[in-house]
Amino acid sequence: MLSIERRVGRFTQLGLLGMVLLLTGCGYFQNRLGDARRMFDVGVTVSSKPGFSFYADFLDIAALGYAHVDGHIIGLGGGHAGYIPMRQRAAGLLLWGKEEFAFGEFDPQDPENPASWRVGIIGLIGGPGPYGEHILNNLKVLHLGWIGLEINGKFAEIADFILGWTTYDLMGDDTAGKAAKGGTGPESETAK
Ligand SMILES: [Ca+2]
Repeated sequence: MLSIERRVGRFTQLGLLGMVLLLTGCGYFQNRLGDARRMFDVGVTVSSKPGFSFYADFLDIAALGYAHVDGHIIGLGGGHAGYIPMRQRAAGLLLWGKEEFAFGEFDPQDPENPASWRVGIIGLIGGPGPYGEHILNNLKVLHLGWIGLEINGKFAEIADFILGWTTYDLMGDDTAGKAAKGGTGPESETAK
């Protein structure tokens, strides 16, 4: 028979082990959910001022059209869900294109925020190329006046989501649980 002290000690150890497993699991699934939300930008776009977008980007290799809209997306954008501030700036001449797409975290007063990047084979050679979640995007936007549609399959993020189940973080965007291990937490996301 175990003494009461030893039983209490065992219960405490089991309780602590359970808490560690629970917290680790929470971080794991938070990161999988975050990865899942970054795979697509999709929704209805709306703007209070008239804008125009008729633009497509094929995996950063070729881009064609024009986009200039400041508004919101109702749907999923940049890993956020809901009614999200959105900016579309793009011009594509097939083998060369310049893009500036943003959701949520950008300065609406600064037309150069976020910094633009180049796409298309010639654009990629000249650089700067797309970074972070903008890598290997397959994007289509249409916005006429005050309303439009956006759909964007983000293939680097899709690969990150699939590999994420093995805990491999291809895009370096798994922030949940990092603060407790001495990581930089959300700061690492804004620093990208
Ligand atoms: Ca990830």
